[in-house]
Amino acid sequence: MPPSATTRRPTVAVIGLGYIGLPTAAVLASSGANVIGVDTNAENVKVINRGLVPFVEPDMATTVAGVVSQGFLTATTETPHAETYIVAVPTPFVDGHKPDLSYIRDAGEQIAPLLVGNELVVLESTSPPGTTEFLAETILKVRPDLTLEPNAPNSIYFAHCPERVLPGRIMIELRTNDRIIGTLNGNAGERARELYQLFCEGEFLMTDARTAELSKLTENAYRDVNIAFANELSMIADSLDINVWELIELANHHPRVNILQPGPGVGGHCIAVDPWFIVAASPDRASLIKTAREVNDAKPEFVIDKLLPQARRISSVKIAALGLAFKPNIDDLRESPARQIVGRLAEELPEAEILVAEPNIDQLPVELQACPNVSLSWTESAIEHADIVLLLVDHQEFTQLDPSILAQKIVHDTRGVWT
Ligand code: SAJ
Repeated sequence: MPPSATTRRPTVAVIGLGYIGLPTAAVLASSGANVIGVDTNAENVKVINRGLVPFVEPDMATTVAGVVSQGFLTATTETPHAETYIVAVPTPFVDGHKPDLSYIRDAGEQIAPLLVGNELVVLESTSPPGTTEFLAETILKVRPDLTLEPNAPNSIYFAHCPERVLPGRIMIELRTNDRIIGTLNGNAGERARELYQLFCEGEFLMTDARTAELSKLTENAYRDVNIAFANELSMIADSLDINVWELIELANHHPRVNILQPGPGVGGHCIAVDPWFIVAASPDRASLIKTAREVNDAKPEFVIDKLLPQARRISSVKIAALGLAFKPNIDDLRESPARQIVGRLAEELPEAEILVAEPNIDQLPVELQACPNVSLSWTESAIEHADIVLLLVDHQEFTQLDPSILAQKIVHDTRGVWT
């Protein structure tokens, strides 16, 4: 609940103004906090300070514009002092699918010199078990004069509060999802709950930091395993000449069966990444989780292998590739299987013309700009000129198309929109 006119607005620094940090900063600022957003990307900082947004997320632009104009959210490249820090930096993986905690270390090293005692540091980034402890250790290494022992004048408090919002619904889910809060020391969890209660109407589930870390990874691994089941089924059904969409629809009539939807692969910076952190944490035990990752990672190749022989039979073939984002109705291309497929097709078919329709972007990513046989096109025009139509993302613009536009075309529908 936002504080009343007489209540003091807490000062919060949100480190990392990406897909999670920026909407969280904006919602906090609109719910009673003074928020300073910190990012290393000076261009994005400028954009935000003008009240604009550097990426598309439904309803976020209005909130950001409002809180920036009221002075409740400012962005900067310099980490300031604050009572509370929320760390929302990337946690990618490096070679061998091992977690890369360097952004978290950098954030810790920037925060450490500013601390005076009694600050709360909340780690939001999706993290392998033990990362909240790692952040605390990083800070204490720089500042051995501080302590994790609670209730001393030089105590610093740490909690993990993993984000669980769905891209495309972030502004709603930030307010409505339940939140897991894991305490590392003292009353850090209680303090974090108090802050998040400013905007979150969901239930607060209190635990320790390591369980909170693994619970977030578990949620995404659960979804990955279920999508892998659907993707494996799609490849089995194809080999048996069975329509997988009908198959799943029939099976889902069973009261205890709820199979997800197959697609061209699993993208985004969450589900395609997080399960590897479980594999890295327990390599001998995580066999199902690892296999699911491998099944989903193999799906783009399957799509390419189905299309190539047909494309090679047509001279100067034109392919309309519909969608580049990793999922519908957003502009996020991170780890997108569609983007991977288009890149590989461009390489495999140098004589082909690949017309990419992606209504949520206005220029191709750099690696595709470098392909002379790939260009960005309007949807209808791409389809009209194409021999083969490859649907990769079920954006609203595509699902609303009149299917008669596809007559005479070879159609590869990886999302089951027209089948
Ligand atoms: N996908 C399928 N078939 C499906 C569902 C999804 O192929 O039936 C694909 C999508 O096309 C996409 C990928 O999976 O490429 C992931 O999409 P998603 O919508 O399942 O999930 P994300 O990555 O957008 O968000 C997930 C969410 N986690 C869960 O649902 C357990 C979200 O709640 C998390 O906050 C987010 O990861 C995160 O940041 O970790």
